Amino acid sequence: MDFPWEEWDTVALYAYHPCAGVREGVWEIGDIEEEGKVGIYYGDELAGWAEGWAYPVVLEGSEVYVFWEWDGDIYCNARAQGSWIFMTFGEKIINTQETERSVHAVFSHDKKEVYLAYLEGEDVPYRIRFKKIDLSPSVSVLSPSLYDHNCRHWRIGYPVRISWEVYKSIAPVCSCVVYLHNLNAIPDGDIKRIGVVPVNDNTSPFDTLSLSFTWVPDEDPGEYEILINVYDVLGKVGTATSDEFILTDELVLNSSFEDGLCCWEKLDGVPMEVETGAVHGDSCVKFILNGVEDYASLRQVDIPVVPGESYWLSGWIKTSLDGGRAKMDIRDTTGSSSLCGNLRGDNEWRYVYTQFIPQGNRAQIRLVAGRIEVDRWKKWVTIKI
Ligand SMILES: [Ca+2]
Repeated sequence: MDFPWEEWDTVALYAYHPCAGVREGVWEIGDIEEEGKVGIYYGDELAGWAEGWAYPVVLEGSEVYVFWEWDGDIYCNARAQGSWIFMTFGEKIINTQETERSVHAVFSHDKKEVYLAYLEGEDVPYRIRFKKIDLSPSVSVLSPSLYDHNCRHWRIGYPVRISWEVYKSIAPVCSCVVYLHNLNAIPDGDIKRIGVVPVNDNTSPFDTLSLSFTWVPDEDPGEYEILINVYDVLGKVGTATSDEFILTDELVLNSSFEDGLCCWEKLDGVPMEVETGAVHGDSCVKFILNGVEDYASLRQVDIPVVPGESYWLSGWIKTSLDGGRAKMDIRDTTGSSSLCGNLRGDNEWRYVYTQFIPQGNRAQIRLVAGRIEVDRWKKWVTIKI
């Protein structure tokens, strides 16, 4: 059997498990006086360097992990499919800033985690430290999970940003695959790949990566979720699922209040309710002026429009008989605006509409309810839109 050292090398052998004629083990080779460093070997492959005896240990599963400790820090190198992930230098994974003590390592039963144990301290009694390392990256989808005004609607045909965070394990992340899960399909939905995001990861082990992908949906309207798979160079996979969201071909999101008040920004503290009994669908929004505030409004901003094109804002409004009034208006960032409604004291659903030709490329819509005083008595007023 060939060993990777010559007669005159200084060798320290730490683990050796002959198994079916295959050399398994780690050792250090080098003359610290002459070279200032020693090589840490797994078999005859160089796995790292240390400036002195570093007491390496090895774990062998489908990948090989070599851990060692030098000058109070714990280093790692890992090998999968014949390649070492940190070249020949290893990577510092734990900074203990304490006197060096050898590290011990063991796999969890399912080999999805590694447990490290090491000593800290200058003198007895030493402190015994444990660290659990999840060998796969973990992932959290940031969007579509967080929205302004609790909105979970996206417009078909307009770019949306999918973003996620990766909490790395030891190995660098190399790619992410983004999938769209169609929740409308029967029975369990169908899944299609919508993007591959290569990652050039030069961060340290256990760092957090913030990643994103811009996608222009061209699906049918309906409910969906995003699935993300994150792969590292050892082939370990982390997965995450977004919150469910709705793809719509409407310019105004949740325009009929069928999804509650989501996507609408409330500009004051006036109570609003979603009521059944509407002209459009099952629900409408009801403004309740409680005698303190004079106005209440809901707004939706950042509605994409094309300058110079003609748009129609329309809807159904019902006011109460006791003096409430209500209107809808639309304006763009240049100050162009148009309004409709301005109804009062009319307890029937009325269809209102107005034309708008924007000058800018973003519009906002407001729904405004107001109270009028009768004989200086403030009254309760309800207005439905
Ligand atoms: Ca409705």
